[in-house]
Amino acid sequence: MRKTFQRTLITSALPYANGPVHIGHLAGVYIPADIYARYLRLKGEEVLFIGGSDEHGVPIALKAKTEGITPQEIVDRYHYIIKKSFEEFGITFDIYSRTTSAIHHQTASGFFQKLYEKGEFIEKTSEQYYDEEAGQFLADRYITGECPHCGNKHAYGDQCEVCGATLSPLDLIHPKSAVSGSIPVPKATKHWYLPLDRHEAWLKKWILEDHREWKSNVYGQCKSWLDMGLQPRAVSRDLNWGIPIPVEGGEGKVLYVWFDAPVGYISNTIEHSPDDWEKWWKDESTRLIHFIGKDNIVFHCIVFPAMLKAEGTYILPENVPANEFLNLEGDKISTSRNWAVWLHEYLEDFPGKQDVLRYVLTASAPETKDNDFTWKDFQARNNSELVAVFGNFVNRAMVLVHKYFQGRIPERGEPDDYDRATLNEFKHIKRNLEDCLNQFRFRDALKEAMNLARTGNKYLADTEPWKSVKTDAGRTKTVLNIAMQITASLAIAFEPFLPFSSEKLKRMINKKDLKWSDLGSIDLLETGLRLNQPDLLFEKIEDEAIEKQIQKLQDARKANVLKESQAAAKPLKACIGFDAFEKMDIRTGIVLECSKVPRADKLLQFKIDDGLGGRTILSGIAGYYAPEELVGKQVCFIANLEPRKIRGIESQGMILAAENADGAVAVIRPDKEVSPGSEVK
Ligand code: B3M
Ligand code: ZN
Repeated sequence: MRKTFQRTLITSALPYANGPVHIGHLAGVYIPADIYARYLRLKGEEVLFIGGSDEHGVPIALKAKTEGITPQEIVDRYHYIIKKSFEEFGITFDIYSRTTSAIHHQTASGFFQKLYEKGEFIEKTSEQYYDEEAGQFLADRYITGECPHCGNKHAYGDQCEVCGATLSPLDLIHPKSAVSGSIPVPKATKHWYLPLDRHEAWLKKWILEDHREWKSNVYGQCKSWLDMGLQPRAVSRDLNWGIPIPVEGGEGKVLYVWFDAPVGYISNTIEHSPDDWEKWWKDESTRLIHFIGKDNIVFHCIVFPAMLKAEGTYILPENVPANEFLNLEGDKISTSRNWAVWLHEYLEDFPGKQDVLRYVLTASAPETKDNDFTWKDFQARNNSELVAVFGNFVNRAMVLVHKYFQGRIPERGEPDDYDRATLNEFKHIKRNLEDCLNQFRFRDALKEAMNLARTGNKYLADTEPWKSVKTDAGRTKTVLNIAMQITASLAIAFEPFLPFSSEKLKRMINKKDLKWSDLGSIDLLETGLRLNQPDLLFEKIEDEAIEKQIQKLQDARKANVLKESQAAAKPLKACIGFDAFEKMDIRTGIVLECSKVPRADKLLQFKIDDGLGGRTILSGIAGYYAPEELVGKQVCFIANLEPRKIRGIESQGMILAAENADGAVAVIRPDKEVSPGSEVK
């Protein structure tokens, strides 16, 4: 049975306040959430749209440390930059608050306390690495060391990026603290865990049976988590930045950032509506929708619902329409590598063009799979869709009404067959748009709206009112009346997507109060209504402006290579004697076979003709060579390196390769053919 709802609570992921926001954030989360909120409001529904900054967590604490300022100063800096960007792009939050607010501290702390008192946590003491020099426990990512599986010297406490193994910090050989550089020591510490295993049964039913309608990327991720079986998750951390644990034994510990952040949605609701916030969170007739990116799925579909259920008085989300990731010019968006289009910079270069970016990011939104933003596509969509279709149609219709009828809506006579066919298409626009929007298919919805403009364009081109005006005034009036009714509907259809242009268009047609229910009506503009002067909705973007953006990215890429080569310019190692060198037995060989090692992204397995009967060597260069590229080629290898097991395979030596500053790898080989087993000295 379908539930009926009376109101919708829309939340959008709280961005970390440790950097400005970029197009990836906008495309993945905030534009879809805003489209949805605007759509429901236009329909006259009761909506609350919640946003805010996520201001706790280890990365913020560490950034503050590196910059030598307090975490509060970091979040103060970025909170306001982020908030302003959202305002400038027309994201219509009802509230945009922050998790350092007093009301949030109180709410999150109370939430923890209640679960604690209800016995919803388990307590566990375990050994974790402690940095004695910095006086703090270390988060997994901030410990590096040697991977026990492949020998990579720069593995992280949670993962080795060379062989792909999942690690725990205690597995690392020669661990080192990324905070102080000192050697951390294991130390016992107590933490509170949310036993997700206790929630597994109802979560399985709730998601896998009752919410089959969730987007397939979301459903699929949940299913794989649930199939693997849920484990207890720590909800506290040893850290001095965050919300203090409010129970006995909690001194020096704070709530895990992923425990406090989603409660931020509740705190911000309380801040917005102190007197009736509960109707948004505790009334079954409220529909709760979380807009997030794919890396947040488990927290919003499994962990937060388990927290809400454990608390006992809250509703659960009705849908979590998470998006995948947006790439930029073929590469992953990266803050640290400055590979991004920052919203505040975009507006400096394209002032007033918020809607163009909103349009392009919606048209290429990563709704079902990762997608790519390119500046060429941005230009093409602006010039051949916004300008050539939507803008062109509206402008032609407006100009003709001004030219022939002094800017007043002409009277519509009896439509002919062709008019009727056009109006017939027009009739379905509302239903088609709603079908898409209700299912969070915003790209398709936008296409529908653009198709309406296409219909209008074609209608004018086919009916040619500039010709009929000389012979048949009545016919011209009918055609332009219909064209203007379509224009009015375009102002409604595009409003959730392109709010600034829609506003402008409504001013031009002298209609402020158009509602969603008006969409598709042919009587929106009454005969005789005086139109304002037309103004172009969009303008062409020239090659020059696009080249400037591409150049900017190329500069960022160059700066990265330079930075990395400087970082990679390692000081020379200490001198060694000739005898130390002589201990190494370096030989040449020929690659007989080469294949990928299953389940290890980076590893290649070689069979080498070494002139000594053959041997197997593993090497972490799969990212740079396809196996078949190397077969038949000469290589150099260390022949007397102690054999080592990697992924269960014995590697008998090491192939020599040079590593470029940007990490690219090239195998070293003799520059003339030599026989396998030749010594290198
Ligand atoms: N700040 C992670 C992120 O920005 C996190 C979201 C919190 S939502 C409650 O991806
Ligand atoms: Zn490894």
